[in-house]
Amino acid sequence: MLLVSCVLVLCAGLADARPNIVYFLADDLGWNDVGFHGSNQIPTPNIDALAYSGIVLQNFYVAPVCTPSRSALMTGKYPIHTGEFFMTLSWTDDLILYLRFDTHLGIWAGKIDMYDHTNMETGFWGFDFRRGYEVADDLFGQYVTDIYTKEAVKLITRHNKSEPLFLMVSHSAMHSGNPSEFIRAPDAVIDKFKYINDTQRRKYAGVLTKLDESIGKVVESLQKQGLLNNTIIIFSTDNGGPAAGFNDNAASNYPLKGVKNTAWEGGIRGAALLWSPLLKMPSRVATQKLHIVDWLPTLYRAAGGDTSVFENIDGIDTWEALSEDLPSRRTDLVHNIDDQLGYGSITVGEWKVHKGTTYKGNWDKWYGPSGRVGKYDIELVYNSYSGNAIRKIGRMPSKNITLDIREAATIKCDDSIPITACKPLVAPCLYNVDTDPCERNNLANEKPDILQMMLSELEKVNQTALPPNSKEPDPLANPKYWGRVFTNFGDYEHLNEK
Ligand SMILES: [Ca+2]
Repeated sequence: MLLVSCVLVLCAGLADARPNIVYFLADDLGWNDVGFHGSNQIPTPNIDALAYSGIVLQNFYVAPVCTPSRSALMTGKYPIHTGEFFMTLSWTDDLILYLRFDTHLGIWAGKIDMYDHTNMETGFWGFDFRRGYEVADDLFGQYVTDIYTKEAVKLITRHNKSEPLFLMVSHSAMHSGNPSEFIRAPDAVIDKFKYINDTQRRKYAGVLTKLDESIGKVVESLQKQGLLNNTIIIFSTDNGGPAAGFNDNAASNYPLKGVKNTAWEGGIRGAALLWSPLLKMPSRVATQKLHIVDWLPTLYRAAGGDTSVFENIDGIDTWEALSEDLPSRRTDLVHNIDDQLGYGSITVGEWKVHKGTTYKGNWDKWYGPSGRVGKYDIELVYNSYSGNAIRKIGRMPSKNITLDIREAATIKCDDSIPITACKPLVAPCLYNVDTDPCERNNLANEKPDILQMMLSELEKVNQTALPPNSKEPDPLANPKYWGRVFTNFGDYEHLNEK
C-alpha cells in the first residue's frame, strides 16, 4: 500500500511522499453549530464541504474543557494521566510544545478579545498576542480570525513543497472574550443574521461565519499551492459548546444533553471531520469511536511512522479503521475523572456511566436552538472556497450523496424513549449511548449488573489517575507587573523570592 502511494506521489512530482497535515481546532464549538449535523440556522458551507468529501466523525470525543483537550491532543494521553486538568502557564517549559513548532503566532492564555487581544481572567487583565516570544502589538485591532487566516495562507504559500507541512490552526473562535463584549464579529457579518432574535446567538453566528470562511480560504490556498492532493485535514472542536449563556456564550449542542465542562454528550462529543484524498472510503459517516488522544498515533501512522515509538500513551492508532471503514480498537473512552470537582464518567462499548456531575447538576439539561427551521442551501456548499477547491481536484461527491450524509449525521432524539430521573450527585446514572445518544433513559436501576461493571471500571481507571496539577493563580502572574502583557513570569526567578 505504501508503495502504491509512493508511486502516485512521485507521479505528482513531489520528492517526499509524507502527507501534509493541517489541523483546524475550533474553541468551544457546539455539536449543532455545523451545518452537516442538521442545523439550518448558521450556514457553515466551507466546513460542510470538507465533511461531505471526507468523513464525518460521528463518535469523536474530547475532554469537557479546553486545556485538558489540547494536552490530550499533543501528548496522546488522557488528562488524568498528565495532570493537565486546567490551564497552568508560568514559564517557558509550559510553552515548549508551541515552541517546537517552526513558528507560532497567537495567544498564550486561554481566550482573547477578538479585536483588542486582551484577556481578562481571574481578576487579571492584559494583552496576550505573540509572534514567537515577541509581543505582537502591531496586530492590535485586527480581527483575530482574519489574522490566523492570513498567517496560515502565508505559511502555506511560503512552504517548501519538498517537505511535508504540519500546520495547526487553533482558532480563538468560538470562545467568548471579555466582559465588555463577550462575543465579537464584524458588524456587517452579524447583520446578515437579522432573522436570529437572540442577540448573543446572532453575534455567535458572525463569529462562526468568520471561522467557516477562514477554513475555506486555507483550503483554497492548499489547493492553489498544489498541496491539497497530499494533505490530511482535521477539523474539530476542543470541547462541547457553551450553550444558553454558559461562559457568556451562545453555542448549541442540540439535541445532545449538557454543555461544556459537563460529561454529558453535549460536553464531550465533538463536532469533527477528517478529510484526505488518502482515505480509501471517503464521503460517509464514520461511526467508529475516536478520542482526541487518538490523533497522535493515528496521524503519525498516516504519515508513515511506526507507532511503537509511543510508550505509555492512551491514544490508539485508528488510521486504517477510519480510512477503510473497519472495526476500531477504540471501544472505551475516559471522559474525565475529577475528584476535586467530584465527578467521573466513562464509556465502555455502548454503556456510559456518570458518577457525580459538575455545577451541582445545574447544567444537566437539553438546550437549543435546534436550528431545524428554514432550509439548507446546498449550493452554498458547492460554491464555497472549500467546495470549489475540492471540486477542482475532483473530490466533491454528488448532491444526493451529500444530502444522504447530512441525514445520517443528524442525530434525532427518540421521543419514545422515556426521560427517567437521573440525580448523579445522589446515585450514578447509566445510559446506552448507542441507542439513546440524548441520554434520556437512566438504566441504573434496570441494569444493576452493568452499572456495577461500569463502576468497577471507573474505579480501575481512577487508580491510574494523577492528581491535578492545577495551581492557585499566582499574584506575580498579574500582567500589571509586566507592562500589561501576560508573560512567562516564572522565568524571572529573582522576582519569585518572596
Ligand atoms: Ca474550549
